Amino acid sequence: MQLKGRSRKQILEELERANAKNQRYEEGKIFCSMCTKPHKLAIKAYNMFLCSNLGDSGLFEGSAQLETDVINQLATLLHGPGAVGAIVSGGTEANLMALLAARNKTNIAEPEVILPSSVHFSFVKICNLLKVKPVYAELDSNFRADPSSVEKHISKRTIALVATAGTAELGVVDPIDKLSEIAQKHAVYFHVDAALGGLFIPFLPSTKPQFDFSLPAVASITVDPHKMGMAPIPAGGILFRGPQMLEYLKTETPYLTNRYQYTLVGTRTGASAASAWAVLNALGIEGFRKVVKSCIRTTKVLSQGITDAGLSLAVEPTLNIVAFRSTATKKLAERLWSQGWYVSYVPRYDCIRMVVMPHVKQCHVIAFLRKLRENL
Ligand code: 0PR
Repeated sequence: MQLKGRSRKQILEELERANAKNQRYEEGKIFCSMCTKPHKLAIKAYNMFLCSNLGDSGLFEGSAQLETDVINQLATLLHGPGAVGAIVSGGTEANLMALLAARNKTNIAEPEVILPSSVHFSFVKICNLLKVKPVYAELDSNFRADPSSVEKHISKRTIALVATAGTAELGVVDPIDKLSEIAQKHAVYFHVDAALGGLFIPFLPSTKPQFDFSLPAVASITVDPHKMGMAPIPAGGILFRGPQMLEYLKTETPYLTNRYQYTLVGTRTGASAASAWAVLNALGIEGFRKVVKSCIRTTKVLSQGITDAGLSLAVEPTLNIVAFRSTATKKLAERLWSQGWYVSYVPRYDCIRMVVMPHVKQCHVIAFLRKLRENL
């Protein structure tokens, strides 16, 4: 830090220079991100609520109301009318809260959690933090959790089962209905990570895989406004079927305006809730259906173009993720990246993964396919 402050002009120029080094969603070259350009009203809402703190919600009742309203709207969407929860920093924190509650609910000495091997890496961090042993279940030939493998791993030490609705690497949806039956049969806590799929699957035009509170064993769901919810970062969402689970997350805050906090983070911005609220209300169900329809159409153009180029898909896309291979996939990913086409290489499946978020338009996919063919 310098002794004397610098001029506003200098500051802004330097910020502009830094900002110019950032990639921009609207240029249509970011295919490796589950975040997207925020909705215009979300940015406006974010700015309006920038100074509010949900960690002391008695001072910021308006923000607290918006958070409750977002949770209620998500709860209705996910068929859990009595669900409660919070807008948190992202999927990692949401998953952490679910497993913390599940662990605190039990009194098991050496707790274990059963994770299909396709779960997001946030669970590695969470197991490390909570000192819960991850027990990995196998996948079927379509990279979905294999229910028989999950069931085989249940033991007296199991504190929870986890399933994913829209895996980070391939975008597949686990057989959550079958896993719900297993969780119910063994009376095990069942958490669904729908960080991506939670605001995608409900808006699919037909055949929606079941993944939410309509399944009786589903106890909690992660659903992130900063992914398909088109809210600015940070905006994750955690929903619990009912208020009982919050008891396992409760901390007394003796001198604040609210007596208890249930989130891990103390001081947290009301801007996230306000911006998520703005998008849910600006788009409504019809608006989200349009966004999802467009993502699916673009995903189809991309996957068709990839197979037309003679490459093979790792799996038929379920949501808005396309994964494919060439004869030298990693090299191809590196070449594309060096040419400014931002795709991810996934070592586990030796594939290139592309996420078709709302900022990815058909013209971007067509330009990408041209580049792809040039690189083959
Ligand atoms: N669960 C699932 C299924 C996810 O896909 C993710 C993140 C998380 C949990 C964790 O969420 P947070 O990152 O919000 O804590 N999915 C993306 C991924 O790992 C996150 C991401 C987004 C990465 C934008 C890069 C990027 O540019 O791919």
